[in-house]
Amino acid sequence: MQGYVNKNSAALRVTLLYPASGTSSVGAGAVKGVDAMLPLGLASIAAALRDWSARCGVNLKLQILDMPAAGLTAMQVVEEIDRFDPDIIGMSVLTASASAAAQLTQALKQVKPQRFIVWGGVHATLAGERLLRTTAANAIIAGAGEKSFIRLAEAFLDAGGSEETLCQRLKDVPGASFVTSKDGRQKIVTVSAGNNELDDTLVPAYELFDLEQYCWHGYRTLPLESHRGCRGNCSFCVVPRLSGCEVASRSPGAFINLLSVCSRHGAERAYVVSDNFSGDPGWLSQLCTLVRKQPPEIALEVYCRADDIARNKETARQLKEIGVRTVFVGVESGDAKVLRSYSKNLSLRQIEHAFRTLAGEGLQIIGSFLLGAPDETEESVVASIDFANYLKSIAPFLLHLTFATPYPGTKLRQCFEGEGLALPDEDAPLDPHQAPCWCTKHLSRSRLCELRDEFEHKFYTGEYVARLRCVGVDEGMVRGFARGLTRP
Ligand code: B12
Ligand code: SF4
Repeated sequence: MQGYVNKNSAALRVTLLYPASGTSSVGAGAVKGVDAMLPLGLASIAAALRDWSARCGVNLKLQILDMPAAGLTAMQVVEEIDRFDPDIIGMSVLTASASAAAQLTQALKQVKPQRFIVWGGVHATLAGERLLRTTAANAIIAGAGEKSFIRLAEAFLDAGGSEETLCQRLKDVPGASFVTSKDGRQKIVTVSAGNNELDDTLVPAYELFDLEQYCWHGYRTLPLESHRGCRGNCSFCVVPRLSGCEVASRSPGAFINLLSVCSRHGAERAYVVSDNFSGDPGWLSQLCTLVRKQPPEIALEVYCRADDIARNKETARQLKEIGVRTVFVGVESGDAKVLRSYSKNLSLRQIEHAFRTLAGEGLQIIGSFLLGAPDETEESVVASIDFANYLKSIAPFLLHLTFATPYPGTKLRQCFEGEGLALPDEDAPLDPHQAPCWCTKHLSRSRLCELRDEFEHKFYTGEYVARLRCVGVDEGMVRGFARGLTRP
């Protein structure tokens, strides 16, 4: 543990930082500089810390920096943090932002080596203790951060400046990895992560952010969670490793209350970030019952699995009743063999059925396709293009097309490795919207990019974009997804 300073009082200054990614994309159909989404992980940790400080009489000062939303440069971040002079800096790191976060960590340490910097979030969870060797971070915390950050803050205060006590107390922080030294020898200690729970009483600290910064597809939008975790097992997805295979749910009542909180903060839309909103029919039915008594004043965007929608004919109607406006559905591939290779356990028939049912309720659909499975061929890409064009003829939808990305910790990465395909470094700033820096068994990097462009151009024809507008798809969505793609 590099020397740190503790002011040995019940006063604590904490900076929570969301670093910008090393790539230019900000996400699904987002318009850079226009679209930004509040980082919910940091809002949840901030809320937990604030509740704890009020309960325990700790004089907590919080600084929150959302680099991409505020358009801050690395130098500005370092200056802002210097001015605030925190005891602990917590960074929320995705694989896409890992290299930028490493550089920031280095820069912050250079100015003041005794700073305590902890990494959490998706990439910290996937990469774990390896990051202690490759970055200047003092500690890594895997999994959910609310309770862990409180334990970290307690450890920090209790240690009163003693490095030995801090190391001792860090062993109580769920998911923490850190370096200790004994008899001149260094050793990495890793604590197992805590449960994947969702606290009904915890309301994300939206008000600590500059809410004017956040606009999504033309609407003031705030994120919230209904569930955490996913029982799915898709080869390309990091979620089961991140939040576990057991699903924790917020109670339907607490969910409705959160929607009201979002509306009170001026949000017109609520973005439910949970991976499978319709996975529990009982939960959805209870929510419907409550909504009849207390209809939300806010439209929802949710993620659903096509098989859930196809299996239960009530689901699409219930989504409509709850106030859902947009449903994001993972189609992945129009080629049955490639689809199977993703282990999603989904059929093309179920996808078609789901699209018909959702469109029948007048719901906006975002259909997400992946390109570049290890076995992808020219023919399987053509099958995907044909399937997308067929689907849009029965249910107009917005195409979200990204590359199947071999993130560390996924089965997809193992698959690429098994085929002997060269892969990017585990901390490379991988963004599924950007040109891949790897190839598949049958397709080169440049061919993958050409096929992506061909797919998008064949899909977003001028006529189709006019049709999307005609059937009433939100203008902001049409612009975000089809930008620059329609041929004159
Ligand atoms: C909403 C979302 C977005 C939004 C908002 C992002 C934002 N500003 O937060 C948008 C659409 C903008 C977006 C964009 C991108 N996203 Co995104 N996104 C999500 C999604 C669906 C939910 C994230 C979320 O809010 N979860 C709920 C909160 C409460 O959980 P959390 O953020 O993980 O935080 C908890 C813990 O991780 C931890 N924690 C987090 N930070 C910290 C910090 C510290 C110090 C500690 C101790 C703990 C800690 O504690 C938190 C509370 O328990 C996830 C899927 C998922 N299930 O995670 C994908 C996901 C995170 N996105 C992903 C990707 C790839 C991207 C993009 C690179 C490309 C894209 N898909 O468009 C861009 C990059 C954007 C950027 N650099 O800012 C991948 C990341 C994969 C990886 N290995 O990094 C995910 C996992 C999707 C997936 N299945 O692959 N995304
Ligand atoms: S892609 Fe969706 S269904 Fe599959 S594991 Fe990830 S979150 Fe679950």
